[in-house]
Amino acid sequence: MVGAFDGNHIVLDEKHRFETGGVKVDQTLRWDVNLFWSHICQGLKRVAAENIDVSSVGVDTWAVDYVLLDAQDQMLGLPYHYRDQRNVGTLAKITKTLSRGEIYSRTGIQFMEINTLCQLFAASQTEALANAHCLLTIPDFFHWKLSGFKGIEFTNATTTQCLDVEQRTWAHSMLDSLGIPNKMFADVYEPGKNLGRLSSDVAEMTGLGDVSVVAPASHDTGSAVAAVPVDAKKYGNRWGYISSGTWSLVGIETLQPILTEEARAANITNEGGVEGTWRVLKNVMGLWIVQRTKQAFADRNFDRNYAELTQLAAAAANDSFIDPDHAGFLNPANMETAVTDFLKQSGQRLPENEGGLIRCVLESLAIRYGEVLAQLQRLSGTSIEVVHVVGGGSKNALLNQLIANATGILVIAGPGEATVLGNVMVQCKTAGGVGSLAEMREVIRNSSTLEVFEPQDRALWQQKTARFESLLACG
Ligand code: LRH
Repeated sequence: MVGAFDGNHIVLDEKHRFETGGVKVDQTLRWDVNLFWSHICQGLKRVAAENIDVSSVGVDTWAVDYVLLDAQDQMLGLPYHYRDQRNVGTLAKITKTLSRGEIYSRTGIQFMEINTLCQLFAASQTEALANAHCLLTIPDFFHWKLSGFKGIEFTNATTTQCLDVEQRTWAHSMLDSLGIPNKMFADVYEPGKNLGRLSSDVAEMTGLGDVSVVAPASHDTGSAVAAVPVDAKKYGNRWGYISSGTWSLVGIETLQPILTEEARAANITNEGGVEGTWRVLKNVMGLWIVQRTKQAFADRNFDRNYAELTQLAAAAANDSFIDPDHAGFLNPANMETAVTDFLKQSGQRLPENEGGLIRCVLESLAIRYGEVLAQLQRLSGTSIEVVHVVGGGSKNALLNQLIANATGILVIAGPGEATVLGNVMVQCKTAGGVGSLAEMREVIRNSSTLEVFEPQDRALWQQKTARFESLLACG
């Protein structure tokens, strides 16, 4: 993606897009980062071929996963995908040594077995970890490939559950007590840092020439939340967000992490943000459930695109609910079966058709978001007057309306490309083009088409929420 900024508006231009699904290596699930790198280079070559005058390049990706390098900077195998089964059962083992309270007060991070902490624990006796000289998160692996700079950008570092939230450095003693090797963690640095120039071989191979590599919030959610087009003059801190994509990150922005016992019990996460902010949020399983259900439908020859599935869902009735965060939805062989199994096991009516099943998932997500926002309001003492839905999922008007209905809060949807916008605006700030987070958000607000959804049918949605809560205790 190329972002062009004229001082007031930012315009995006997509140059290359590729899928980032996992690959099977023996019985494990990995990321083919070599393939991703060749796609990144393809995109950069295209930019160079069009003679675009590029000021800087920066990378963001999903969180928690990492690459290990040996003493000769060779990759120690393809990195594991966080949905790999090696993580299953790790939390129970970890908490035999350290209590949840001890880990939470140190890291402030939601307990999930996808976290780097659990992944490293699962790998702690492996040869790869014994031989590792450097650990880089996925975006910083690409920053290293681009510039030769090795470090781990702060917003993504927080998601590992290995960082000391107060000190902003690795929690070495905690990792030691869990038997996790940790000398190989690269140093933490702040978003917006200029990492240097494109290394000469990349500059030559892509044709881009002398360009800076500037790290954004390299955690995609960090970039997306930096791009929430909130009008702070109107709403102050009375706003929430849903970064809606494969995952739904439902949260608020604060100036301090919330590390109370209530926050721990609610399994709320504190992820580091740009400009001294914190993303106090909860990971909800998100549209992954719809993505995999779509695939399961296609596998039995009911092949429909997202718009068609959403249309079918809009026309369907529903009074059944799933707990979107149930472990069975993390990586089932068949998502349709996982959803219907969940409904059977909880004694609920099965959807009549495909549209009904998608509607069940979307309504469950919307109600779950409402629960999380209510928890966050209680924990922070703020009252949320508007929820900004950003990311690819914000293009789903049905889901946006369901969110407004379920939460009873005004929804403002867009931009769909929030992550890219946040990434580019942080680079613009480093270049001196904008001065503050509020300014970045103003530029994004002025550059985006936003859609507003007012809550409707509140009485019905209160009944649905009560039913959801009586059936499922999501926590
Ligand atoms: C969203 C995301 C999320 C993480 C998950 C692994 O893409 O970065 O914030 O928890 O991926």
